[in-house]
Amino acid sequence: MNVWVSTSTLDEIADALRNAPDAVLLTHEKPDGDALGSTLALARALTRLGADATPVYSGAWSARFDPIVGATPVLRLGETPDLSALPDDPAVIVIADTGAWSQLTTVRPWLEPRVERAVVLDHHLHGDPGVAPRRHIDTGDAAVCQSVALLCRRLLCVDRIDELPASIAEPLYLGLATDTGWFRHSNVSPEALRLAADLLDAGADHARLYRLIEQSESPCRLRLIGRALASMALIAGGAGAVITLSLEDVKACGASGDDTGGLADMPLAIGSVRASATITEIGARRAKVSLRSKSADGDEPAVDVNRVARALGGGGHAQAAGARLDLPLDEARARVIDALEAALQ
Ligand SMILES: [Mn+2]
Repeated sequence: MNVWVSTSTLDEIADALRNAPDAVLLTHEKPDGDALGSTLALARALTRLGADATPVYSGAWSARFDPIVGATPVLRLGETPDLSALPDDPAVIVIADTGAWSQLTTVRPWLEPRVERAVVLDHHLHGDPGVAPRRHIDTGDAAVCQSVALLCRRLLCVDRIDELPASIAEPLYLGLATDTGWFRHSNVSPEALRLAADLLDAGADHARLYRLIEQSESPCRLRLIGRALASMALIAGGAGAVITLSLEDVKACGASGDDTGGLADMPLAIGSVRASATITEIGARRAKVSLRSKSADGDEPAVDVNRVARALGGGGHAQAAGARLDLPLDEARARVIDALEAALQ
């Protein structure tokens, strides 16, 4: 039985938020565009209602998000997180774009005694029900920003998405665009595209967001991509591809750990490759793997990389998932290759 299902409607969650004088908005560690966009949009909507809303971000932060946050007050928990900076007694806690303890490690000691006030908004296939009693989960959403857009519409009592303020439409568009790979991935749906159009009508600036997110790389980052591609090995007769990046690679390029993301889709550019794994060393005995697969092609089903990730102790979506392994890089690589080869049988 799947326990990761909704327990609340968006109307019920909107009612709970409308009556809250203050709220803390959490999301997964190392926020991506959807994590940032959903929490920022919600914070701005709640602020308009007169509430005191604080988005809280932990793990690595991408400086390219700074112009998108602008003057909106957010709390960033840095390298040595100080949980006493979090409000002691918020009326409600919203957790967006995850519901897994494994992605909430930094804030867990603060959240755990307060879970009764927590609400999860998510679109992933799995999570921990203990994180929040009230949950709205729509695994059909391309981005959690899709449900958050509907929630913002209810909170601000506007009839249509294109009537949302531009300052709320913009972060929602960011989440939708980045979680769909700028409208290229198989999660693109008519609903997602209609929402995107409405958000553009509301004033989201596509060109600005694309430039900020996709055209702001450092030269080090492109050198690192070169190294990553040079490391690529084909497995399972060319149906799988594995990229490995060591801390040494990162150093040699003058790059930082923040530069290692976003490589996982690249091997899918190869015709024969159906699924890929990108393994990044993040510590002496710690590695991260990002898994991706292509959509179904005729009779050939998509490789369910969520299952591969689950076998490695992680999870995610059917075509984009990940895990962390407490192993040296070479052992992590061997385990990932075994798991991916099994899925490609
Ligand atoms: Mn997401």
